[in-house]
Amino acid sequence: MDEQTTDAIRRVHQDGFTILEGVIPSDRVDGVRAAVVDAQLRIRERSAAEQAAIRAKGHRVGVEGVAGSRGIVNHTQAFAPWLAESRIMNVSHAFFGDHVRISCTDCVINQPGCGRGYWHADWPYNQTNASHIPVPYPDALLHLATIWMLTDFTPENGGTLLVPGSHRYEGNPSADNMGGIDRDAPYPTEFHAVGSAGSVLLYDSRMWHAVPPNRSDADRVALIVRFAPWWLNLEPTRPGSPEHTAMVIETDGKNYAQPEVTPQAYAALPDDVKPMYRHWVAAEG
Ligand SMILES: O=C(O)CCC(=O)C(=O)O
Repeated sequence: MDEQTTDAIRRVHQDGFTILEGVIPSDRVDGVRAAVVDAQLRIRERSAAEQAAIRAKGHRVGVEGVAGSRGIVNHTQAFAPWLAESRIMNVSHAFFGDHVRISCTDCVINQPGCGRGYWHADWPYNQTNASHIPVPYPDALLHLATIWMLTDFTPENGGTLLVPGSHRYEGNPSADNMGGIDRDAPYPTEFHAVGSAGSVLLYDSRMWHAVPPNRSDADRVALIVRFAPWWLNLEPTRPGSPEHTAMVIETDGKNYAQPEVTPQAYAALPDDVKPMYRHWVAAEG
């Protein structure tokens, strides 16, 4: 195994995260960002309506001033040539073995003045999701999250807020068992994940993290891509599946959800990326 992969694995084990620089080459990242922003603008209204509907049920979702869209891979594949980048694949395979699957391809645009989000871990550890592993959880990494920096991430524009080492705790502030930690307040050891456009923050989904405020005068643009082992049941995140209906619709809950990949989008993916989406392709017609 090469030195960079060994280092990345050690960091994810020990610190809960690592930052991989230059995943998207610097001379290509502007084009990728333009394609993602353009796709997001085309679907923005529907996303805002979805979020409003979940808030109307009394659930906490999203942050004011953050425009997000689920399943952006259906609307642009501009970033797809780098989804199977060797460092990301090496780390995913080291934790999960072969047959890694992509479980999420969203985008987020944090606009100037956007607020701070609450401390949470990602699905299936986020306790506010209708489908989640209840706390206290065993010490197991089940899902890897990545945040792709399509603009530079800085403390000013809001590099993702992290609590290093928090991935080994038995819970996170989205649960009520964390000894009264205020999920909306700054945490003493928090820090911003920063990097230049084209870098990827890769973290254990248990990691406590929060949407940062954007105090700059420009959008902070990112992709959220998650990698799951073949044995993690993703069905509760598939709208229309029996599990999603039982656990989310019938409980009036909120969940992390991911639209199926259209056959047209799937056909446009590079050959080395297709196997990671194959489980989520919608039926033809
Ligand atoms: O936008 C960010 O930096 C954090 C996003 C986040 O909290 C998440 O993907 O769960």
